[in-house]
Amino acid sequence: MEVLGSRDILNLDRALGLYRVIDEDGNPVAGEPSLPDKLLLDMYTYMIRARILDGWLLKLQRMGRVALHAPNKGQEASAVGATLALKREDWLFPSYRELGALLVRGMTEEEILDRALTTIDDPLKGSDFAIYGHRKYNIVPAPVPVANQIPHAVGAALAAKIMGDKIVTMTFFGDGSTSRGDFHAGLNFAGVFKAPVVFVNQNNQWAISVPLKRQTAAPTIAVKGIAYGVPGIRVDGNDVIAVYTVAREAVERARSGEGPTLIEAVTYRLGPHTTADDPTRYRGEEEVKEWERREPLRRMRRYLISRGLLTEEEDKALWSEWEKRIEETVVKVLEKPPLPPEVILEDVYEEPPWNLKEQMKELRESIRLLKELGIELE
Ligand SMILES: Cc1ncc(C[n+]2csc(CCOP(=O)(O)OP(=O)(O)O)c2C)c(N)n1
Ligand SMILES: [Mg+2]
Repeated sequence: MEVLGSRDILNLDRALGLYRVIDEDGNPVAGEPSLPDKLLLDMYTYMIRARILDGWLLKLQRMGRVALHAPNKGQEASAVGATLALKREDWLFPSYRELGALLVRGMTEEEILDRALTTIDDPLKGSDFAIYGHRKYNIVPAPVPVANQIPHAVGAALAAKIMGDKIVTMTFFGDGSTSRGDFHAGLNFAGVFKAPVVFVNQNNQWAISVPLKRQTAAPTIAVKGIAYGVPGIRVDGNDVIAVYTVAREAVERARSGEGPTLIEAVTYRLGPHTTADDPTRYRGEEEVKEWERREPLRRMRRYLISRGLLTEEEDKALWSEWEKRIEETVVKVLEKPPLPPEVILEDVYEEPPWNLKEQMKELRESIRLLKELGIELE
C-alpha cells in the first residue's frame, strides 16, 4: 500500500528548510531572480507605503485618535510578497497585521485610515468585531479571535470549488494562532477536500509575550502541514521576492485543482504586539537588534540598487513622495466627521425587523433631545 501517495506532500526538505532569493544584505543567493523590473519596484514601493502608514497609525493612536494598532514593522515582506501572487477575483482573509496586503489588494491609505479612525467613510461602519476588511477588494474583515479566519478561508475556497469558480483564497495568521483548533480543523478539511486555499503563517517568533518555543515542540510550523496532507514550505519572510515566488507556486497549485499549501514565512515583529503592549518586559534588546539587521526594506533596497533598478536619489525621492502623500491623506481623514450613532443598528439584517426599527426610532428621538439640550455627541 502506498503511504499517502505523494512524495511532494512529504517533501520534508521544503518544510524544514528556509527558501531564500536574496540574503540579509540583499545579495542574490542563487543567480538573479527572473522577475520583471516593475514587479520588483512595486514590491519595494508597497513595503514603503506599509511602513509609513504603520508609523502614522502608531502616532495617531498616541494622539488618542485611533483606539488600538497592531504594528507591522518588520513584517512587510510577508504581507506584500504573498498577496502579490493573487488575482483581482481571489479572496483575502487577513489577520490584523497586514497593512501591505490591504494595499496590494487595492485598498487605499485613505480607506485604511477611515477604518482606523472610524470616520463617516469607514468601510466597516464602526464594527468592533472586525479589524480591517473591504468588500470592494474581496477582503473579508479580520475577526478579533485569532485564527477564526482560517476555517472561513477554507469554507470560501470549498464553496468556490463546488460552484466551479476558479478563485483562490489566501489567509494570514500568526505563530500563536497555530495552537488553536481552527488551524487544525482548517488544514485537515482543506487537505481532505483539496480546497483552493493558501495558508500564510507569519511566524514572527512571538504571540504577545509567548515565544515560539513555548508555542510548539515541532521543529517548524511548515512541517505541521504534512500530517494533514498539505505541503509545507518554509520561506524567509523578510525576503519579499522569496515570499512572492513560493506564494505564486501555491496559488497556481490551488487554482489548478491540486489543493492547499501551508507557507511559513519566518519573520519578526520589531515593534510591540499592539499599542497596549510593552515588549521590553519579555524580550531582550539584542534579539531585536539582530532582527533589525534582517529587516525586509533595507535588504530589498540594497538589492534594487545593486541591480541598477534604483539609485540612492530615486530611493530618497520615493520615500519623500509617499511620506508627503500619506501625510496629506492623514490630514484629510482627520477632518472627516465621525460615523453617525445610527450605524450601531444598521447592517444586522437586510430588512430590519420591528424591534430594531423601534430601537432606531428611540435612538433618533434621544439624539434629537440631546441636541435640543445643546449636548454634543462625541
Ligand atoms: C481566541 C483568542 N484568544 C486570545 C486572544 C488574545 N490575543 C490577541 S493576539 C494574540 C496573540 C496572537 O499571536 P500570533 O498568532 O503569533 O499573531 P501575532 O500577534 O504575533 O501577529 C492573542 C493571544 C484572541 N484575540 N483570540
Ligand atoms: Mg506571532
